[in-house]
Amino acid sequence: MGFNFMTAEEAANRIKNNDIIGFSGFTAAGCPKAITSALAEKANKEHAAGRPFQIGIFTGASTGDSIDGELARAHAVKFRSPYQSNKDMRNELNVHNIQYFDLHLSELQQYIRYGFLPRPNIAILECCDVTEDGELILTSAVGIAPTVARLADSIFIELNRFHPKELRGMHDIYEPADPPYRKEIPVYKPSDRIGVPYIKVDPKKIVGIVETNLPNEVGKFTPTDEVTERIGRNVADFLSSEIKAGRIPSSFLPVQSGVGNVANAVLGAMGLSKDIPAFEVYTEVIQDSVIQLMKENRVKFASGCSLTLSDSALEEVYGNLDVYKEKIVLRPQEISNNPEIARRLGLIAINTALEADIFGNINSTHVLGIKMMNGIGGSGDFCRNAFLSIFTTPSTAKDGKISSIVPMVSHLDHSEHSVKILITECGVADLRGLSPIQRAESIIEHCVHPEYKQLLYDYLKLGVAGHTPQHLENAFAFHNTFNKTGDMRLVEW
Ligand code: 0RQ
Repeated sequence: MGFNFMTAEEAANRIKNNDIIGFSGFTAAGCPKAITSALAEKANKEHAAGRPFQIGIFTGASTGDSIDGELARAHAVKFRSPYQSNKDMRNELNVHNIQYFDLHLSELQQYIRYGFLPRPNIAILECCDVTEDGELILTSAVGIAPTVARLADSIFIELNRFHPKELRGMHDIYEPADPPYRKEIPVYKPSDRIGVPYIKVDPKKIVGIVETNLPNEVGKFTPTDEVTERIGRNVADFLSSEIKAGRIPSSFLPVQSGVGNVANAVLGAMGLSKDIPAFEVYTEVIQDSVIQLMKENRVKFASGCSLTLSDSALEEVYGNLDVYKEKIVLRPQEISNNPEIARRLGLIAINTALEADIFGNINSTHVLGIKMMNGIGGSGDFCRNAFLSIFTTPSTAKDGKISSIVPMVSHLDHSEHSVKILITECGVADLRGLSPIQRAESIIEHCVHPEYKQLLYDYLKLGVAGHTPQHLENAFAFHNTFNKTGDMRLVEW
């Protein structure tokens, strides 16, 4: 059968008010770009003509500006799930113009299948190849694409020539059965392939193909600084001491590492450590540092959901695809982030906190307890189920005016029961086996910035009663002081 090639505008014109769209991609990697830009333009025109036009959006994780930025600015989004990191989207959802449902990334595909969330009637997928019999080869990410492609009534494809057709073979597409028929997911090591390299759909569902040649909209990486480098070194030193103590096998365990500068610095420091052997990665986002460490033979294999790479790192991978197809597998997020697999493989999970409290609870999402930053992403999938769950954070934010470590977190994402190790540039608090008061002493002593240490020791003296000696009247005094004065250091008990 011949496919219906069309322009992005023609595709956008077929999308109606209240449609629910599932997108391919994970981070800015692998996301559609052309149809969404055209959709934002259509929304602007419809609104100017006094007609309503809004869609619901499911993605893998964050996206490029052509989805979250353009559609938020055009007021074209009714609801959004599961994760975002775009300034304009963030502004809209923090004033409730967009309803945002933030959930563990591994759960989205099954939530849609179970009917907990509305079924997307349209899928828009970025592909590097499509065959006549409906085999779709995705580009640099997988995300939720297999599920939305199967469940949607209509599929639009952005056939993006920027990505080589030879990517075929890098993806491993597998959808588990739903309970009561689910079996074990047979990934026993990061390199195991359990599915097929394509998404198979009924070609009749492909209503339009838009040809493009557009790079990923991956943002620039800020170089590491003294603080992130010290955090990285503290993580690497801690892990080598765990090997020496015999608590991590000498062959090491697969590593999951979050996104951003701290995560890049941590992997960089692990690569430099002579005590840590070459290791494997089982994570969601494969960043530049992984490719660099592969070149240095410090990372042996990486399983992920996306190649979120700078232009030069992506060029390195695409220029040597035969080599990298042996070393990288891209999976749907319900497999890359799967709790069963995280527990089985014994992952060392390293994620970044926005805020931690002295008892070991973590806030990953809400600035000062109220404003959504990005979302929980995959941090909960990994944190709860890892062999060792580490959270890192700079000890302060906003030039020292905010302490990242407070008496009580202003929003809770990961509880004291899941968080095992807290690491800042100041040091390491190993919380395993410690009572709340012991945890507080360890965190204040090893992780808190010197300017906040005494304040937190004094706080600890206020709460004299109970197993966890919080002092409820003062538990949010750091936050209240910041809101009143702009500086947590001015707190008075
Ligand atoms: O503000 O942007 O105005 O400069 O928060 O902080 O230190 O640059 O850290 O970019 O690594 O983000 C937790 C948000 C950290 C991220 C979070 C301010 C600070 C700065 C960003 P500016 P940094 P990062 C895999 C795992 C959840 C999802 C997850 C995240 C900005 O890591 O979204 O883990 N994690 N996914 O100044 C007020 C505080 C603050 C603060 C920092 N205590 N109070 N503001 N900031 N601490 C990835 C996926 O799931 C895809």
